[in-house]
Amino acid sequence: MRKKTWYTLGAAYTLFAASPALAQFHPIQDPWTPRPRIVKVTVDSSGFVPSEIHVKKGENIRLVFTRTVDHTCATAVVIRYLGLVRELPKDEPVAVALKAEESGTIRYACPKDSIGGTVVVE
Ligand SMILES: [Cu+2]
Repeated sequence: MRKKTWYTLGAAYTLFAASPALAQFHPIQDPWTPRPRIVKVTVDSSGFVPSEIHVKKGENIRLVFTRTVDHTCATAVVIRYLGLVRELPKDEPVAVALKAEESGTIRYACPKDSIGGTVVVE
């Protein structure tokens, strides 16, 4: 095969390999489904900011956590509602999809649950 073909195949494979990561941020969906609302949450020296987020029942949310400080116990985020733990590498946004089917509260917190915040579903 010609060199150009190999480059194309290489590029296609790279896209294919990266697709789960890309899908986190750009899910393929039909144009009638509203895009999830992005809610940015920063982990800084004061904790999770904001520490309270209001969403509507059934609303598609994408929480994007970014840790911006070295000294914090929140080097990961735990969301028990989703049964999920995600590492939070410094300055790297980490997206978590969330759809709350019932009204109530959903906690997001550090692994020891000493700092965190609440998603209020209404
Ligand atoms: Cu903690």
